[in-house]
This record gives sequence, C-alpha cells and structure tokens, in this order.
Amino acid sequence: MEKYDHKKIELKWQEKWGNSDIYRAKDDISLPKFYSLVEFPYPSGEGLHVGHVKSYTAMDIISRKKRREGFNVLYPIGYDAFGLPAENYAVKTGIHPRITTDKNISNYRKQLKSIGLSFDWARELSTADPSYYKWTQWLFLKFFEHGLAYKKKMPINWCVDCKIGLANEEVVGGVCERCGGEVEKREKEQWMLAITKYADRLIDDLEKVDYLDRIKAQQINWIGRSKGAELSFKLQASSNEVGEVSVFTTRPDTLFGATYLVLAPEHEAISNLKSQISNFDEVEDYIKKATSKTDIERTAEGKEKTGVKLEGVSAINPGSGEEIPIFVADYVLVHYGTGAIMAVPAHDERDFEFAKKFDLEIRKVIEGGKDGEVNVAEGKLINSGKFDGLSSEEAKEKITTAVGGEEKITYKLRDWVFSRQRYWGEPIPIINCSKCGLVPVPEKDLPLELPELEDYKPSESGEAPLAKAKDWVKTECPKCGGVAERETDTMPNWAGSSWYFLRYVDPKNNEEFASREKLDYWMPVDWYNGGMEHTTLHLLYSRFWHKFFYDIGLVSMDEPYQKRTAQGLVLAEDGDKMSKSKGNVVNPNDIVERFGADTLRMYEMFMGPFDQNVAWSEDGLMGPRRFLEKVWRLSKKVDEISIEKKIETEMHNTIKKVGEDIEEMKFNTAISQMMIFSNKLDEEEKIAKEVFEVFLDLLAPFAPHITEELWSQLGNNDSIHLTPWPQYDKNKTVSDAHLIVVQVDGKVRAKFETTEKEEEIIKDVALKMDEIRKYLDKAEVSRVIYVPNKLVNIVLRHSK
Ligand code: ANZ
Ligand code: ZN
Repeated sequence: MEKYDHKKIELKWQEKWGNSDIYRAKDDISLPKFYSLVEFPYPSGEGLHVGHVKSYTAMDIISRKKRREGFNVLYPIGYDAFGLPAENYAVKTGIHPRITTDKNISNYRKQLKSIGLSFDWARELSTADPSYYKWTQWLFLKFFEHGLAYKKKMPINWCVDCKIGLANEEVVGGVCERCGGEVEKREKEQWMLAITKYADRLIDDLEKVDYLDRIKAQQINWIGRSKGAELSFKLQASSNEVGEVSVFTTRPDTLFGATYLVLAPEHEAISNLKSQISNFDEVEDYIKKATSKTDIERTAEGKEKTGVKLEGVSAINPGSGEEIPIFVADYVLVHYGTGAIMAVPAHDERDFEFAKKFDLEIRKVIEGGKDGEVNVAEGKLINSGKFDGLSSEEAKEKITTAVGGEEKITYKLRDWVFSRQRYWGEPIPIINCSKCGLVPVPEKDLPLELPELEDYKPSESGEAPLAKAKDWVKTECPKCGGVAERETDTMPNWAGSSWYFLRYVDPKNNEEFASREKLDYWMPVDWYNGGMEHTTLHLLYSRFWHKFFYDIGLVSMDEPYQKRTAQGLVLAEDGDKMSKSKGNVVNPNDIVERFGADTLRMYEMFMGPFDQNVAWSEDGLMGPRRFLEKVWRLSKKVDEISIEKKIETEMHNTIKKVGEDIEEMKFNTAISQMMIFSNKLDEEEKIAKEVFEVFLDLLAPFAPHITEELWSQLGNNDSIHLTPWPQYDKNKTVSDAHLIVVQVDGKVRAKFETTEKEEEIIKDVALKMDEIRKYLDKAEVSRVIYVPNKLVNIVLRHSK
C-alpha cells in the first residue's frame, strides 16, 4: 500500500487549487454572502508565526463550511505593510523599506499558500501600495473636511534614543518598548482624530453586535464613561477669595467628607496662585519631577503617594462651608475630568492612603464599613448636615443641585494622536500655506507618494525624516498658488488597517475606495476573528472610522463587524511567549516540511480550547499526524457494502457534533468526535463508500489536502471543497450512547455522551474538555480512573 506522503499530496493540490477559482468570491448579489475576516499580518522579517496559523486556520474551517452550505464566501488576505521594523532596518542599512517589505510579502505569500488556506488571492492587498494608500489619504481628508482631523500641541512621549514620539501603549514601565531607552515628555504639534466624539456610540452600539463578552467589556472600560458631577470650590488666601477650582467627582454624595483638595501638577490654578503660595519653590520642584513621569507610573496601584501642600492658600468645602487644605499630587491627572479632585479619604482608596501619609482628617459620611478601613460602597448619608439619612442615589442629585454643581459625563478615552515623525507611513496629504493655512492636497494629486530619501533617520530636533526631502516639501498652495510647504508627518500604522476590510470588497477600484454596490452587498463582515491585544486599538479605531463613514454617507451601516471572536495565544514549549530573543520560536515552515500542513492545522485546532493560551508541544503533533495516517489506511477498506445501523448512527452523531462545534469554535472537540468515529470505522472489516465519503466531507475543512486526495482516489472528479456540507437526520442520531460523568478529585465537573467504548479515547476526551482543563492548569494529573460506560475520575496531585 502506498503510504501517506504529505509533501507530494499537498504540493499537488495547492497547485491545482491555485490554477482554479474554487475559492474566489463572486460579486454576484443574487447569492447569499458570507464575509469572514482575519487580521492581516505585518510582513516582518521573521515570517509567519504559528499564532497566525491558528487564527487563519480557524476562519478557514468556518469559510470552507459556509461555502459548502451554499454561501458566496469572501475570505481575503493582505498585508499591513507600513511599520517600524522595515524603517529601523533602513536607518541601519540604507536599504529602502519598500525593498525589504516586498521581499517579506513574497515570503508571507509563499508561507500562507503552503498551509492550504482558502483565501481569495485575487483580492490580495498591501497598505503600503500607492494604489491603496491613495484611499487612506482620501479618507483622511474626509476627516479633515469634517473637522475631525485637527492639529494640536500635545505632550507626547518622546524616546530619546529612537528619536520618535511614542503612543502611550508603546511606553512600557516608563521606558521605550522598542529600545528600553529613556522616555521624556515633549510638547509637539500633532495631528489628532476626534474619536472622543464617538465615545457614546462606540459603547452603546455594542448592543447591536455579537462580540465575545470580554471584548465588549474591554472596549467599555477603555472608553471609561463615568457619570458624575462638577462641583466648584472657592479658593482663599489670607481670608480673601482668590478664585475657584472645579472638581469632577462620581460621588457628589460624599461632599461633606471632602477634607482636602488635590490639584494635578499641571493644573493652571497653581501658577495663578504663585504670589499667594508661600512655599512655591518646593511646589515647583515637585511639579518638575512629577511631569516627567508617565500617567501609568503616576497612577500605578500600590505606589507610595507623594505630594506637597500649598502653604498660604486654602479652599472652602461648598457643602459644609469648612476651610480645607489644598495639595498638589501626581495621582491626579491633568487630562481627566477637570484635573482637580475633592479628596474623600473615608470612601476613596487613593485618598485614604494619601490622608494617612499626610495625617489628614478622615471623615466618614456614609454609614457602614469597618473602622479604620475605606468604605467605597454607597449607602445612607451621615455627618452631612441636612442630607443625613438620604441614600447615596438621592443625595448625588440633591447635593449637586444644592451647591450649584452640574451633572457631567466624563470619558477616559482621549482623542487619537494621528501623526508620527517617521518615514515608512502614509504622508499626511496637507499643505501648509502662510496665507491660507492648512490646505488639503487636491484629490487629483492623490496618492501623494512617499519621496525617495538617502537617509531615513529622524532629526535630533524631532522633525520627521520627510523634512529632509526639501524639493518635495516645497510646493505650491492649491488655493492661492503661493509658495507653501507639505506636511512632513506620516500616519500611524493603525491608519491602513482602519478600513482594509472595505477595500477587500473592491480591491482594484481606481475611481473610488470601493463601489457602493459592492459595499452594500458584502458588508458588514459576518465574522471577524483576531487577537485580544487589538481590542482597544485596531478594533476600536476601525469601528470609529466606519461610523464616521456611515455619518457622511460612504457606507450603509454603522457597525463594520457583525461578530467578533478571539483566539488564545500559542505559547512556546516552555510556556513563555515565543520570541526571537529567547530562541523559542516554532517556525511553521519547518512543521509543514516535516509533518505536513494538514497535521499542523489539525494540531493547532486540537491543542486546546481555541480561546485559551496553550503551549506548543512537539509530542502533541504526533496525535493528529497518526490520526491522518489512520485515515489514509482506512480509505483502503472502502468497499461497495451497505451501511450498518450502528455505523449509521455514529455517522449522524458525528455530522451533528462537528457542524455544531465548528460554529462555536470548539475545534478540539470536533476533532475528538472525528477520532472516535474513525476508531469505529477501524473496527470494521470493510467501510461503506458512502460513510467514508461523509467522514472525508467533515474532515475536509480541517485537513483540506489529504481529504481532497482520498476523495479523488475514490473516483470523484469535482473538488471535495465544493460538495454540499453533509446533513444529519435527527431521527438517526439517537443511539446506544451512554452518559459519561467526569469527576475531578471525586467531584462531578462535566458530562458527555458517547458511543465510544475504548478506555483511552474516553479518558482523552474527558481530559480535553473545556470544563476540565481549567483544573488541570493548576495541578498535575496523578491518576485517571475509568469505570466502563459510566465515569472518569481524574485525581490530581496537589502541591502544598
Ligand atoms: C470624590 C470621591 C469620593 C471619588 C469617593 C470617588 C470615591 P472614575 O470612576 O474612574 O471616573 N478623579 C477625578 N478626576 C481625577 C483625575 N484627574 N485624576 C485622578 N483621579 C480623579 O473616577 C472618578 C473619580 O476619580 C472621581 O470621584 C474622583 O474621586 C477621581 F468616595 O471624587 B471621586
Ligand atoms: Zn495659499
């Protein structure tokens, strides 16, 4: 018997598929459509990661199933091709980022094809392509026209070594994420996008979409909407009124417990009060130190509170009328609320720590809680004059009104800093004219292409590299014809990925970013899978862009993605994150070469629940590999016999289970069921052709090459990937299945039904169940006890 030769089979079918159009999405609006999307990769020098393979295989399985259920499926791929690594490499070597990027893209394309993903390659795109970024620039100008792109002086995180501005998330532990170097604050004019205008809709419209709960929760938290009030406190110096300060609080009900006031170091009241503050030198000193820190450092939990009292000035609590001290402290941030707070140490954790350190009065104004501890709960008011006895709920409104305050909603979300002083990005298509101001580059002049440079380094002064292209910078004002200068900042990496899913529907269009007809047909994306790390960046940014496009009539719906799921990470064998520096990276090429793409795909879908982080295991690969070898062997038993009853039942069970599991991304249990079924088939002398074909049908989305080969060996001329998805007969799924109870240390933790009898397989299924794995993460398995057809008890070894 010819043995299973993955290399021969996989190359053969990849070539055949490549020469046909079986995975093409048809622009035929009479067909029911399904748009499945994965996050396109940044084409790095390191090549494709096994984490990409996990996400792409999952959506490939779903896309293949949908195609066979009669949907016209769009499953596209492209490259998020602007980015820093190519630019850093150019700074070092002088090699143009386009050259390295193109080389990396060819490598990615080859790697992606070697995995047998059913992408529609005719729609491939790259964000660094002028025919693509022409439209990124065009869309940017829409933001500009509508006043949502604006320039503003902003303190930015400046990496002293890389000489670039960093986004907040690129500052980790107070240092530059890339080089580990010192980060300081610098004021720079930046392009901003007004995402905060969409804060409410970005939260409220989550109700319209089907995202995992944790994804919704992260977005809601990130936007950070809080309902509260602004209250005004009068300031005093030697018994004279010297102005007022307004605070933002979510707890106006605790006003009578506000025993001091805190200003952010950057708060303007401090310099306004300079002549009244008797210890101004000390205060100024403190401010200098505080403002050099990042927000994250300043507000880190458990960090020792610091601050300085403003001597010579005080504030009046508008509730109690009492005089209270004022401090400057770095735990209050200037960009949140009003940059000033009323401190209520009895009911706020941070204020409590601060009050203890500075020996300030801690006055309880809400009943309950333990003595000497903070009580953050709401409740009945005490020590609050005429408001005593009210509930927090009632008091919030009454107190706010009584002191002339105002209800207010505040957000943590800030407008998006949208410019970078870098080379390898989309030039911002704006011209600066001394007479006309900021003038958009006319549409006919788009794309505004990146000029060639000799040297890609940013300058010491923080000017973008493009400033060096003097001939390019100098231009004519499109409005008045006078001498003018081009903007030299470029867009951030997030620009191209904020709308790429729209371009896929019409990637070759030179007249429009995409035709309205195609957009209306294909959008919204039906299912988008990606990484949790993109939840508050890319996913939020692209929702914002799309909502804006909806508002100005470019698209017909206001949410781009109907459904969003996320995969867990693939960790290295040692349980760490894979990284080049640790030398623990698994290269998918290598696995494809040795075991085959089908084994790699099966393994990544089988290694654990899809949404969990799971460590790579070379041994683990052998399970799926042996399974495929068994499938190969089983095909030789196929004969013209009729179906036996018990096989028929198991077949219908398997159709049901695999179909349902795919829809829920429970790929691991779908595979378990197919393994169980294959064992049933293995017990038989001969296998009915009809049964084996159904088995291949179900396995095909997971292992597209071997199934296509065996399908064709059985005499079929059309691709298995075009056959209708098998249907089960409900009446035939009833079976002699028995219920297995799964216990962990004697406690019932899960149950499942099976017709399987083999002990090892049942134990394996039990150990791989979602409900069981969480216990196994914490302890080692000591023994697995099996009571035939009834029970699996997993006994753990608990360390002390
Ligand atoms: C008094 C108070 C009493 C507060 C109490 C809380 C509990 P969220 O929910 O995150 O919006 N705050 C306001 N502005 C601040 C700033 N710029 N920097 C640091 N902290 C600031 O938090 C709102 C609360 O955070 C506000 O309500 C304020 O403290 C503080 F029992 O006011 B609270
Ligand atoms: Zn002009």
